[in-house]
Amino acid sequence: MHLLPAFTRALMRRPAANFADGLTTSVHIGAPDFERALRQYADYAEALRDCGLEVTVIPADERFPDGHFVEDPFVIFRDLAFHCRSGAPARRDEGESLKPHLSHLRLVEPPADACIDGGDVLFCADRVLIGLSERTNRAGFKALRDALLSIQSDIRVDPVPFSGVLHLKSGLTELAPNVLIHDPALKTAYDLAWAEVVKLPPEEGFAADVMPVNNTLFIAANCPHAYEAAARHCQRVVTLDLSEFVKMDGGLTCLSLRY
Ligand code: CIR
Repeated sequence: MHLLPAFTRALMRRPAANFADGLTTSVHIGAPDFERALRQYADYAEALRDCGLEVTVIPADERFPDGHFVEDPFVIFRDLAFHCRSGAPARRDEGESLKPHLSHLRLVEPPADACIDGGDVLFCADRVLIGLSERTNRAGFKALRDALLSIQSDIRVDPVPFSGVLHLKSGLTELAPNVLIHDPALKTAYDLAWAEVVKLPPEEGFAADVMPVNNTLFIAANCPHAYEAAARHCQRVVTLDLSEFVKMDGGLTCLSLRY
């Protein structure tokens, strides 16, 4: 059993030509190449289709150089579409143009003092972890927790204060039920003892953002330690090269909303 139902759809937004103007802390690994990014993006969409998902890719929007990271403006859980207000003011309006594509869901807006990015929200098999970060504050945590509890009153929702990476899922995701994969750059006092924790070597840290899609696990390409752990725990492992998005602090999960 998993808290999340099986996915049937994914929503994506094509990267805009000015995507290198987005926010990033990763300038030391170089500037991204747009044509290469588009090829990687197309492979990603195709791989989701190969999992049987109906994939909708909406047009690029140059007002939002980070707008293809559609995971951040919404958290979807069953019939709930929780509209996130990013702690990054430049990203706050990205969700508006996604709303028409989620109109079959029940929209919940956060209170005015709440900040949250979807990248800080990790649905595990039996609990939800919400990272407290530069993008997500305690009011954001509480607002999402209350919205989730309104749907299922016995969900465990834990706040996870952390530092060292942008989003919680940049450095910690669930590979399989009760198996976490961890970038040692992510520091937290939150007790992970309930899970087996696969610790990646620093050079593979970006591979901690793995993406389960039904019985497939997506992981970053060229990361042998992550691959070995994934193959040990998962039926079907698919690798994707997202090097150009990593240069903009992005990873696998952030490029789509899966529901
Ligand atoms: C940002 O800094 O907001 C974007 N450049 C990267 C967002 C990546 N999103 C994610 O990991 N969920």
